[in-house]
Amino acid sequence: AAVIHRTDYQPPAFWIDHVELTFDLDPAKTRVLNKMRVRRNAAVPAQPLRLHGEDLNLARVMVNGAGTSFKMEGAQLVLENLPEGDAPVDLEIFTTCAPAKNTQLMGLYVSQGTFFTQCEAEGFRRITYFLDRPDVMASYTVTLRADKAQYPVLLSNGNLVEQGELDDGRHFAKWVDPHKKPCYLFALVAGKLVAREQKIRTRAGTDHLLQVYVRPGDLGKTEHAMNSLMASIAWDEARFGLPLDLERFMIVATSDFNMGAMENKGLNIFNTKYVLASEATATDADFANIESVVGHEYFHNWTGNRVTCRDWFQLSLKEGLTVFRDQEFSQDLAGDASARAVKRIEDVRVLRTVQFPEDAGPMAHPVRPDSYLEINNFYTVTIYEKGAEVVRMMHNLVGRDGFAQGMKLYFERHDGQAVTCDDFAQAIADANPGSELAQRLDAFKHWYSQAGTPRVQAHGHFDAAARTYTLTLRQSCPATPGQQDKPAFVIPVELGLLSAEGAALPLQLQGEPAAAGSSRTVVLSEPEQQWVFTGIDAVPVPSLLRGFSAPVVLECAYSDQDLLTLLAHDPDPFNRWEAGQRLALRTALAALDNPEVVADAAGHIAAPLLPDAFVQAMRSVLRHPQLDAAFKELVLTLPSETYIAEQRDVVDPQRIHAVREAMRAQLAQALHDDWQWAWEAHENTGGYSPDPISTGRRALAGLALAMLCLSAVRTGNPVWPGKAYQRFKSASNMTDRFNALTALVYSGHELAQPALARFHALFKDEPLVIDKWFALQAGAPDRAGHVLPVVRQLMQHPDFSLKNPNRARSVIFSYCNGNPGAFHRADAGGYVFWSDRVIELDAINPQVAARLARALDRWRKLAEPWRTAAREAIARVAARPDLSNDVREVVTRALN
Ligand code: DPP
Ligand code: ZN
Repeated sequence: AAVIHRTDYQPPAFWIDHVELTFDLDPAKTRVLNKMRVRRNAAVPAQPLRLHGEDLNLARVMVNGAGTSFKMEGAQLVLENLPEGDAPVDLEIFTTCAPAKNTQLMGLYVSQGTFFTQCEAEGFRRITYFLDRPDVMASYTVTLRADKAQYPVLLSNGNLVEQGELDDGRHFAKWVDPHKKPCYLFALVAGKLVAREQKIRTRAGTDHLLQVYVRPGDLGKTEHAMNSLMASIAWDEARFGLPLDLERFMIVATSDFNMGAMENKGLNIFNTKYVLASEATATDADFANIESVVGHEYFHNWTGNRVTCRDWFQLSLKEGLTVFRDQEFSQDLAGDASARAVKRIEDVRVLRTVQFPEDAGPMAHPVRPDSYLEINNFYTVTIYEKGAEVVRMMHNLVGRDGFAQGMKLYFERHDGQAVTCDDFAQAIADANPGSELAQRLDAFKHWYSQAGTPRVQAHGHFDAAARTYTLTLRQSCPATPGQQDKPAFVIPVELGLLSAEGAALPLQLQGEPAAAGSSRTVVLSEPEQQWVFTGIDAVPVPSLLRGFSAPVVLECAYSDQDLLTLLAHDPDPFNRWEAGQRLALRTALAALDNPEVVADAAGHIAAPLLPDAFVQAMRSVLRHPQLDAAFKELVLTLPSETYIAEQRDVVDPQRIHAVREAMRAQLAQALHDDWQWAWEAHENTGGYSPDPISTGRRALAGLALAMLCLSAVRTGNPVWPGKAYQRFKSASNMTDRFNALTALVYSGHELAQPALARFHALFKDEPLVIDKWFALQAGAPDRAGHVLPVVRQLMQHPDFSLKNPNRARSVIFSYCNGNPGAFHRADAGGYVFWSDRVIELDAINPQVAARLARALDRWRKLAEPWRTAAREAIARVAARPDLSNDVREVVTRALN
């Protein structure tokens, strides 16, 4: 296998205009007849036709109805003697494949007796020989034939034009997709499914049929997904003028799926995790995720499907843009400014705890990468979440209306085409001539080409005599693989100034006639720039990077008092939250560096670490009469161990765990009465509804209960664990029930065991709930190394299966990727476990294995003995001769 480079892009030598596929579906041996009409691309020199294929049995190739000679070059089928000239050629290829043996879940596979496909990025070549690249777009006619009793439902993209009976109890269905599409958007489904249906008439007056297909027992859990789909359709029409272009839009759920969901044209296929919800089985977070993933896939219908990617290096063209759109959708649905800010904080938290480390590690890559060995490895938080931040910066630079104009121009220019990230940025800029974006477009596009998280250092200088405040911003970006020195980024910094008492100050730049509001955006585009604010009477507190206006690390020498002022008064909720996080981080880092802070044999640090002022500030937030519960819960949650680790050059994961746990315990005890108040004031949310207000109340009550159980375990008082157990038993919704269970498990109370057993018995027939049960135990805070033996036991549980990605993730990923304090054991047991699982999984499902392989990305930062042990574990994986490209690429990069 060879590394593929972006700059090697060549247009295809042939086009495929139309494809007619006929499937005889059989789990052991499915027969695929592929009739396609191909023609030479006159724009490139004549070449043989090279078709991609993988794991196929080739039976026959015909050209214009006659046999032909062909050869195989590796996995490619090469036709050298196609007729000259530009007349279309009819090609017929007959192959078979074995869906039941397909454990990779790429191409055509079987899940619980139902056929599904996954073709993005390069799975279509596992179904038939094809030009498996996104810039080849064809119209499709698909005929499915299968046993009628076992596969009563036969689905593919587009519209159902014919169906009927065949001999031997078989039947068929014929689908025609009127839209040309790249083959990665092809899909078929066949099995015993039932659908929730909804007819809608859009604003434009067109009628559509919406369907959500699931297994028969799951129909009662589809209402929220359907509501989310209808909300998505209405939102895209209202905000961007983008209507539904299909008569029929289908969502189908499967429990065996590598990713979250897939936007196949008109036939989205989803992981059940992002479809099925009832108040008894799904948490508030599940409800929110379903809304956002249903939205995401639906929004792809325009951003991804109508306009697609020229090549896979442009993946963020559709993913970054579509994540931005789903984030905005969720914010618009959430409602008021506070609920929007909560969503923004949650999104930024993901970016900083997952994407920032990626951008600083061996897999760092630009939003538009330059090379890859395996494209599946590049479905990353950089492509998705950082890509969304890049789109968000454009949106903010041109304004909401300007961005809508830019989208309009993008579709006017490129509907039906396969294009690049440059084309998108150009459209947004061209629709907004004179904007900051248009003026600096070339420099702005460094966000696409340069990896790494930029750092912005802020320095303020107050001149009492001149009544000015001079803000200096300086930017730099650490080296990343293959990129040493990087030209300056264009960094929009939204800011405000507060007085020491917390009043918002008017912002007037030197030379301006009057103040322009109390919040504004300055654009840092040089290595260093200054802004002079006038009419300032005392040293102000700067509130910088409001709303997280750019994906950078902001360094500013705030005093504790500055941060307390921001925490108490910043009108920008994001920075208000951020001030609390900075204060907590500061305490954590000081404790890490303080040799007098020592843990006992059990890993406990007894000394109080948090200063009184911080505890008081947390109390004020918790008891604040105006702030929303959801926001309070975010403020009262300490930065994660992963985020703390990222601030350090050398990481002792055990010490970080001990310090954070000590801070949590201190907050639990010092605010005991306040937590009790918070629980009592928020625990009753009435009838279940997943709206932002009740969700926030349940989140805060859940945190309060966890804190009360934590301090009860320390003091030996049984009251709160007893209350948690009662709540666990009597809760009427999964959020409350699971929060109570989590409080018991995380605090290590003995009631956790009977609660876990009862939970399993209650939900043994609900796979998604059993996933939670596994994940909770594998992700629990470690006490003297107890988690690894638990994880090994869980893998022996009859409900465990390595083949089901959700289940594998619930146990193995929750431990290796989600539980640093338990995973980084001084005896290297976690790493040995990890390498065994990567190797085992790689033989089954390389895509999932490669995700797991990323768990040790940051090994170079580890202190000894972890560093050496981690390197050995990675080397052990890398030494296997039979690795997939997926895992090979990850471990090779990690070691180099
Ligand atoms: N394109 C999918 C998504 O992100 C992932 N395969 O929606
Ligand atoms: Zn997507």
